[in-house]
Amino acid sequence: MTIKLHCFGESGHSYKAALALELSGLDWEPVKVDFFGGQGRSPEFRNDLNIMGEAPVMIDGDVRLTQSGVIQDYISEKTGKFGGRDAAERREILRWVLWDNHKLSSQAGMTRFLMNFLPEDKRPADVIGFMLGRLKAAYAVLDAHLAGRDWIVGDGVTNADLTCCGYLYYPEPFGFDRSAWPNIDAWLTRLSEQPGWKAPYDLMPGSPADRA
Ligand SMILES: N[C@@H](CCC(=O)N[C@@H](CS)C(=O)NCC(=O)O)C(=O)O
Repeated sequence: MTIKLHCFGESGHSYKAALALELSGLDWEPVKVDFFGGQGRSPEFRNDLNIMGEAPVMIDGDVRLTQSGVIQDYISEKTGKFGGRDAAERREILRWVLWDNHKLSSQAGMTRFLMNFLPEDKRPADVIGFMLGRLKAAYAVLDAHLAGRDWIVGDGVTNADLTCCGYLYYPEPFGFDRSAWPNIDAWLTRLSEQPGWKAPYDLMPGSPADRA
């Protein structure tokens, strides 16, 4: 049965799940969430898909999952891929998934939204400035960790990589300049060379061009 991922192109959190599905080789298809039309706030979405009002949502038969990290964990359970080789690696992957959800993807997603998707006259300069400072600290952590390593955990692609890259391939500005972070830059290139890799707007339906 084809796995369905409710997602949208602009969503880096969705990208984390979509990329894991695509690289795992599982049979899946995206279902577009009309986030900018308010679908995530609708009672139907909250009742039928996710009470948290968030994308992504994955449906695999009777299994309905939300939170990209949980979906990634499910994909690993199902395929044996990206989940680490032993308990120590699994803990280390979880550590990076939690860090990413708190310090990297959540802040990158919010900052990118404020800087690009809010109407220009509603963009809060002070908040954006604060977020850019927080993000710079997160990029520094990731760049330092990747010094001398190919992958965040162990010697191959894991969910640690698939979560931390969530927003880092997007073209819109949110204070991330790849050339300023050479270890992140090299790691993103390495990941993009994996067979089956696709950029967010090529993997999921919806892009800013739809609203231009
Ligand atoms: N930690 C969650 C974050 C999900 C999330 O915040 N998704 C955004 C779209 S990128 C959303 O649906 N936000 C709606 C809201 O915050 O109300 C995950 O990784 O799945």
